[in-house]
Amino acid sequence: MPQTMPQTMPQTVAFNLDKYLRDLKQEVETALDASIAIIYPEKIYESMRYSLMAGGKRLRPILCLAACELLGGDRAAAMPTACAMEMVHTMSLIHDDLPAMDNDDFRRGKPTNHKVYGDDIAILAGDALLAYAFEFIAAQTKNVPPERILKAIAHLGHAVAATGLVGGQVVDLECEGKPDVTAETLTFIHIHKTAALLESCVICGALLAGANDTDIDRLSTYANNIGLAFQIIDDILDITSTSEQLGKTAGKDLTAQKVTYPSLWGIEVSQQKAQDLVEQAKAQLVSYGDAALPLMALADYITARKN
Ligand code: GRG
Repeated sequence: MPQTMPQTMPQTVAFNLDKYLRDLKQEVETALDASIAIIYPEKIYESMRYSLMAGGKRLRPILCLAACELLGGDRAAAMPTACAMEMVHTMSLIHDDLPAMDNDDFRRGKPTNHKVYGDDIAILAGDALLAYAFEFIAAQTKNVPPERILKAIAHLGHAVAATGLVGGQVVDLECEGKPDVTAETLTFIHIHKTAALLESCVICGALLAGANDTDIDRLSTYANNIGLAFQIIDDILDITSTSEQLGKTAGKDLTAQKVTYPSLWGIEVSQQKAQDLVEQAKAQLVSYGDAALPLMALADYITARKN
């Protein structure tokens, strides 16, 4: 008798992350391109578009869309918030690159905003993108109950204010030139400077889809873990990659003798800690089944990425 295949094969659902990232990145690029027209006074809109449309991985909007879809939400419902996340991220990069902060000449493979438009316009482009991000969520989100939109706006405000990005950046600036920064302080900086916005992307996407408290708890742990892992990998790439690969000046942390995760723990231990954080992040999503495949794959991408 011929050997027959068992009726129930173990199911392994393949998820094509490359295609997922490519498709969503394209959708986000199209929505971002449509979000800002160049009108009078042209210079400020050109400066905003220069940085917003300069490329980048678009990881934050993609996380926002993926979290909304995880809970059965419509991708279109989260697109304005996803775009707003990229506007906030872009403004934080513009301000971070200013001479008064990190003083960087290159970002996303191009001269930084202030190198092209001057410090004054770069500051204003950042301010304008930040304000427009909130307007964009409020005015452009369709077919979502207003109380969910309100919760998302409040969450994003908390993530970028002194309670989030700004607070993290202040402690980072205070630590400049200090050789005795502890792992605890470093973690404070990165939870606020890097993880807070990634968390807000995930949570706002989930809120728009009607997340409950359990969803929020799980997704918040997921996002903070991948946020910290993201920064650990960022610190490693600063050492191991070239400026061409990163699209920004590589090796800056070493030159500035900045305390980073690899300077405290070494590259191998840092890599392992990032991997552990990603595994803990993914464990939060198990109960969602196959619906969580995109967010699971995105967590793996955090440690696998090369730029
Ligand atoms: C938010 C009001 C407000 C002010 C900004 C300057 C500042 C306060 C905060 C600094 C935030 C910052 C630059 C954090 C670093 C985050 C980080 C690791 C950025 C790199 O992100 P990628 O690799 O970049 O996702 P791409 O270019 O791919 O988008």
